[in-house]
Amino acid sequence: MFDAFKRKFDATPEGMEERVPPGQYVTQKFPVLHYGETPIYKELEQTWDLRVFGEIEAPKTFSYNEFRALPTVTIENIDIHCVTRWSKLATSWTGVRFRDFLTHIPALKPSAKYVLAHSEGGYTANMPLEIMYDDDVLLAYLYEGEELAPDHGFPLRLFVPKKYFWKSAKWLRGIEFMSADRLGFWERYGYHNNADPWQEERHAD
Ligand SMILES: Nc1nc2c(c(=O)[nH]1)N[C@H]1C(S)=C(S)[C@@H](COP(=O)(O)O)O[C@H]1N2
Ligand SMILES: [Mo]
Repeated sequence: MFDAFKRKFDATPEGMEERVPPGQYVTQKFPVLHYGETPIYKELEQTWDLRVFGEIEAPKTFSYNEFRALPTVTIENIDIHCVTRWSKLATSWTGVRFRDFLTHIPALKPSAKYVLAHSEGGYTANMPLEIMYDDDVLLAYLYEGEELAPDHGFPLRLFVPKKYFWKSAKWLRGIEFMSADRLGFWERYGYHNNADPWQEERHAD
């Protein structure tokens, strides 16, 4: 059934077969996928900031320069999986590890159990707070050592590689901590709330 579709894709590199989740195909390209228009930022210090709010002792807003002054990590050899069935293996990303970011903001309230990522233009993605403590969850701004392209989320995107890529919200502007789960953009349209590529959690029902 997916044969025609599969032909568009690249061969899986030798030895990497076990890194491709069920129903996924490997691409060497970096497809662009989003709903709506790509925001183009100029004068970032005037037009962009990142706001953390919700179940936190006090809200906090980072200007672009404040955010870029935070310590970063680079993670390598990380695979990403889109629910539309492309996977891209062995990518590298640089940014602020989410777990470390929490040390630069006011304390979370004990009631904080979920996160809603807010993007420019209104896109959202939700996830449990506990998955955000993984080593590979970043507020990412370099891809393969270079500034993110506008289509891939410049100047900042969330990066949650263990979930289907729709959770990795591009053009990130806000992080809301919540006591109860609230569905994000695709989750409301019937995508699976948990989005684990290894369980093929594509659609809810
Ligand atoms: N702000 C925003 N982020 C988004 C989306 C979107 O529509 N808006 N689409 C998601 C989906 S469905 C995917 S597969 C990835 C695609 O990221 P890419 O275009 O960098 O490959 O971005 C995710 N992040
Ligand atoms: Mo996607």
